Amino acid sequence: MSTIPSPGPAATPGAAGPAAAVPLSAHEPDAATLARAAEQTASELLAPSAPARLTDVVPAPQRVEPNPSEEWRLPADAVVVASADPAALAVAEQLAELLRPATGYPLPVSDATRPAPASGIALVLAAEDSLGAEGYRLDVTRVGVTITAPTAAGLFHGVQTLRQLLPPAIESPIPVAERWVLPGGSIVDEPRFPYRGAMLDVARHFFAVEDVLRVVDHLARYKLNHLHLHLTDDQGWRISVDSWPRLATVGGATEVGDGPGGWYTAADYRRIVRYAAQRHITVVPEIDLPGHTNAALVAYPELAPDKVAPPPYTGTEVGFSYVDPSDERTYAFIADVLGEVAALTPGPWLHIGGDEAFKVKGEVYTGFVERAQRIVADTGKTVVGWHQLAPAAHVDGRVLQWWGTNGDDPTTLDAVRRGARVILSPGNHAYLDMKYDPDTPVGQDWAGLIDVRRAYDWDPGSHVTDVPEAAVLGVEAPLWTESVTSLAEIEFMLLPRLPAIAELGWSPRATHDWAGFRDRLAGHGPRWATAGIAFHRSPEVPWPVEGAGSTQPSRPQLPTQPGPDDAPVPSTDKP
Ligand code: TNX
Repeated sequence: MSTIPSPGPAATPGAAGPAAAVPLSAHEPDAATLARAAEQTASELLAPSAPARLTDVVPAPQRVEPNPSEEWRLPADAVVVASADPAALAVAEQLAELLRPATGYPLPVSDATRPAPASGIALVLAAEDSLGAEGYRLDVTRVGVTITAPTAAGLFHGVQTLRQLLPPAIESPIPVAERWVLPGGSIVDEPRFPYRGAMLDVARHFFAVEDVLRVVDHLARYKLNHLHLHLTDDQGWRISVDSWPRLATVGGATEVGDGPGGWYTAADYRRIVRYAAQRHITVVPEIDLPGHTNAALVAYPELAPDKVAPPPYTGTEVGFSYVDPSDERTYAFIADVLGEVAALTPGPWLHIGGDEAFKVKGEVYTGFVERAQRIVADTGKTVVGWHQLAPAAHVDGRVLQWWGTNGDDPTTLDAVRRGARVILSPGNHAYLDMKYDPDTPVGQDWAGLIDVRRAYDWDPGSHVTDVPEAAVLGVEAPLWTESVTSLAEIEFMLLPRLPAIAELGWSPRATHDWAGFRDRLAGHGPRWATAGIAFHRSPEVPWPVEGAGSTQPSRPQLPTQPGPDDAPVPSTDKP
């Protein structure tokens, strides 16, 4: 891989933009000329690199039919043409933005009544009942590429597949000389489960909006469609609420350790929601109740059982705090907060936590949850909560997020029999805050060590005894952040396990095969490395040997993390 000179911002990592937007003086070549030069350099200098295989996609598609007699090379003058529909055109523009930095090609976007691949890549919005709400079809022939889908979400997922069919160098933020070849054949694809998510705990440590947007990018790559934000906990309250302003200004001023904390304004939150929506990802906000509320009690002592403000909490224990379930002001508070958060959230879900409220027991707990569930229903949203909500009465649509470590759970099963659906986040498979191995510099181990195989080898459709697949809405990988303090550490914990959970949510069970997954996943190492992402080089995965082949990037620096001796992470005892 060699870089070609470019005068534009695309030459600066992190400032990648369309080459066509570069201001040019009269003496400098224009973007199209540079692109053609790059193309020529690539064909003259590079040995033909083996194209990615159509069967290498993660998550595994439903149906793949390679056609080895065809392949297509993206030319410098390629055009992205989409159906004349604003949502389809938006996906076309996103595709062009993905491809411009590494190729240096201008890749103009245009619309057509019947988009055809003759000039490059065609995105066709077309009613095809067989593809469902998120499915797509992708065809690569020697003429070009066509992605067909009944929805913009389907087109977007098809674009993520297309991206993986190009060489890893496509992830470069600066132009590289490469033969941009795609393997021929067809893919027909749609997800197994409608809910595929990841959770980011922004309460234990606060993360800037930009960091959250990068996490959204990772979700999008692997066709996840929900981002659950754990917005409140003992250590910090992270969303401003107009009717209770001290929640953010006082409750948001702390985090684990002695960091400054922080919170999202309504505008910040809307920005996250909008950015996610543009990537067909729904934000699920969580306000954790009645426990995990120390930060709220610091801000408003009248919510505390003894009406005395507790000291701010910056440790990592759980289960000690709760809002007063016997005080009407608590329910006024909940109605105000959930009402404002619901109004800021276009998605259908409101998550009310419910976990580890160790001091609110029995009927007091279920009574509290039942009122909170009704308050959610009054906002027009559907309630989601951790599976501790199970004993409370059913309300329409209710979803329990199951984080157990033992699939025999009669209480959750009973709630399912009363109509609840479940999202599967088994602590010992899907918890991305668990360490990979004893040497992982961040993370916990109360649910065990989780390397890639453990994250991958379970079946959401049959994991909780007697809960039928029909009651499973999907899967979610939570990242708790007691010990995770930076975007680099987030990415290190996400990759490579996030694609494993994504595959469980998307791919038909018939494709489940550890050996095959391990090999497909291996091809993503060079992609992350090219994008500058430090991921966990799991010994379970046969990552390509560095330096072999023209597109192998160098190994990224691992995030600078405190060693386990510098920053002991208290291990909490969990069920
Ligand atoms: C359990 S999972 C928790 C969180 C912790 C996490 C650490 C759940 C609903 N509660 O409060 O952050 O373990 O792994």
